[in-house]
Amino acid sequence: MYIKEAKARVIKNSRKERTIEVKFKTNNGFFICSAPSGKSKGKNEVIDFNKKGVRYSVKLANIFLKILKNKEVKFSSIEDLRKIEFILKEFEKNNEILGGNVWYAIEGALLKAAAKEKNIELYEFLLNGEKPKIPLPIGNAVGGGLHTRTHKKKPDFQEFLFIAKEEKIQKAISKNILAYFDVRLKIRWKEKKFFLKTNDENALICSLSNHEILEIMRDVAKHFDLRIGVDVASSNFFDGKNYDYKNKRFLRSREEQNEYISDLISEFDLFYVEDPFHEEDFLSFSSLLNFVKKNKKDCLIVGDDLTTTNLERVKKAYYQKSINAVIIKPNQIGSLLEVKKVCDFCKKNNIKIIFSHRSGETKDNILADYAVGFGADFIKTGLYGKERLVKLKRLIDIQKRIHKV
Ligand code: 2PG
Ligand code: MG
Repeated sequence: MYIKEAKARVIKNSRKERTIEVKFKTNNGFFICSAPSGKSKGKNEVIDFNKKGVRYSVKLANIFLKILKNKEVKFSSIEDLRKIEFILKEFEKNNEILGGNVWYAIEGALLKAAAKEKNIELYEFLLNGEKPKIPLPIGNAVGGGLHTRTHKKKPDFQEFLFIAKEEKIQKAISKNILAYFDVRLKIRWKEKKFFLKTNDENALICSLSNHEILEIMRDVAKHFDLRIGVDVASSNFFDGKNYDYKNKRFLRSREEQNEYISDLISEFDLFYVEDPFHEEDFLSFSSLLNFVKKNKKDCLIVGDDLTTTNLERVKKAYYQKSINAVIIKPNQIGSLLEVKKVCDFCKKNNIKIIFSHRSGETKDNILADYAVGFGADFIKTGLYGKERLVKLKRLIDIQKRIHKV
């Protein structure tokens, strides 16, 4: 394909923070991609933007993009990103760090253009002939932790999630959304003052404890035949020694945290537990996974801050038997080629793959194409708000295309 124009600009994400949008003009039209941003970031993620800020990163990105302007680029599979990544690395070596989010937007826009050049959809381009499957949606219904900045008393866990079972994506998504509204009603009965308040990911805000929310979620899930889960995001309240719970004041040691989480899995039949221990504690993850296996629980022990879409960390987690599922966020690592390596490793070793949004999202729907194109088992998003719905809608479109309905 021939790149006629390549530009970056600053846009705002759903949290009204600055982020980057990249636009290519090729012989086939315009192709745009923008990068989301995390709030509860793992400390092993690559840096998102140059430390001089987003504006500065965008300025650097525009200098970089000039290299690609008026060039013919051969792009027949994702592997062709290798050449681009080589130039990106050289540029960073000779200048300054662009940041993972800049890589994310450049690579995303290029891949969209490459798919169009072949006249196929992006997910088909990524699948490269492999059979597509639609990931099941995981939806964030109630939120606490770092994503709920406006309230002091809030649940300690970051996310309370519904996980649909339906194969028909439309039905799965609508069940998750109906459940979300049912939870909203039930929270309203308990606490009127929080009605209609939502956090960064449009999850419901309340001051209830983890336990109280899980009780509500369990009832609602039963009614809609859904599974439930949590993103504990525990690094955010680990003080170096203990887990410091604030909603109901409690200091839990590593062992007590293990016991607490195991009890919750049993009591609420949790299907999904993300980051139950801090991001360096591979061993506690292992003993929890062992508990799950020994007791034949159908529960995913998921690494996010633990693994940060980093092949070495995912391998370590696999060999130490710490996880049976992993979160994939492309901008945790910056390179889509690395994302592919992680996904290939997970598929080979039977680790479930969950593609995830970030708390500060844009209206780009590329996550849905990535989830299908890289063969994910699940996709985690919010349940409400245009930045989240646009991704779910794209999944519905993809399913329609696959089944030609
Ligand atoms: C997470 C994510 C997305 P953030 O912890 O799983 O929900 O949060 O994007 O803030 O890292
Ligand atoms: Mg997480």
